[in-house]
Amino acid sequence: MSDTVSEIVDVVTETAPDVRAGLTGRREYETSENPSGEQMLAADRHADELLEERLLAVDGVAGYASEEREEIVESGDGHLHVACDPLDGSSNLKSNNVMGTILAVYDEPLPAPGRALVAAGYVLYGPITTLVLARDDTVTEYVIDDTDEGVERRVVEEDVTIPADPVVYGFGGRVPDWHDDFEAFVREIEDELKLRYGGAMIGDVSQVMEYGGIFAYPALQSAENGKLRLQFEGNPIGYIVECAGGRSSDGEQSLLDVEPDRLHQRVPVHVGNTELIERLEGALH
Ligand code: AHM
Ligand code: MG
Repeated sequence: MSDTVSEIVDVVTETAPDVRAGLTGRREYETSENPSGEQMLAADRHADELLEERLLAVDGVAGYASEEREEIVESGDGHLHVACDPLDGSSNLKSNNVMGTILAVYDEPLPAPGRALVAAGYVLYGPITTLVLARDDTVTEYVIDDTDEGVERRVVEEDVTIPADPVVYGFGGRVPDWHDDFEAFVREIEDELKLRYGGAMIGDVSQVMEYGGIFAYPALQSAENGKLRLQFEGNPIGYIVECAGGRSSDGEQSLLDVEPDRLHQRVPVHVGNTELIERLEGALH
């Protein structure tokens, strides 16, 4: 791992307990919206500001972009471009359910294709705090502990791969808003797998990583590109799942092959076991 990537991962590790500790008392909505027109919580802004300040302080980081801000913050030098979803699934904060922080490290200026990723990962704020990190074609799971001696990152699984026999599925969007071909695919899948849907992509993808299966936030009749954003969500999750032996798709091709046209663009996201994603691509016309 390059020194800069290691430093970026260290910063995200060290920031995770601060993001987590900052959730209490930040459950109210702000008056402004994010660039995707969604309501922001004080917790979204807090996580975004912590990550911006600390990641831009890393030598080698050329810029910081996030779901919560319109423009990229440039540092003036550096060769790596960091994109974050500071608090994925933050609408789960009100009901005290799972959320995450998504990290994407690109070696091209943003917006960049997923093929330009050199590392991607996510912190999961579940009953325990974990980090799942993909780089050099390997996925590692760590536990993050906030101890008296400082923040520790401990490997729990060296080489995470998606189990061959899929068990779970989770699909976003309202069912009447799905396209007919996607709905027909779901009717087959729900006969084979069991439903796990928690309203935070990171939590739902973590179910797929652990048990095998498929997660999607598909194209909707009311939103052809679905809800999730390519730079901050689709690319990093596609990269992690593909490094773990699975596949990602926008419905036709790997998410990593989608040509980006703007920073906050949305993309239909489907990730999981290879044969399920191939079936899905065959089912969508
Ligand atoms: P966020 O990053 O603003 O929290 O939005 C993304 C989240 C995903 O984590 C999740 O898959 C999706 O939105 C859930 O959307 P919905 O609440 O419409 O089911
Ligand atoms: Mg998100």
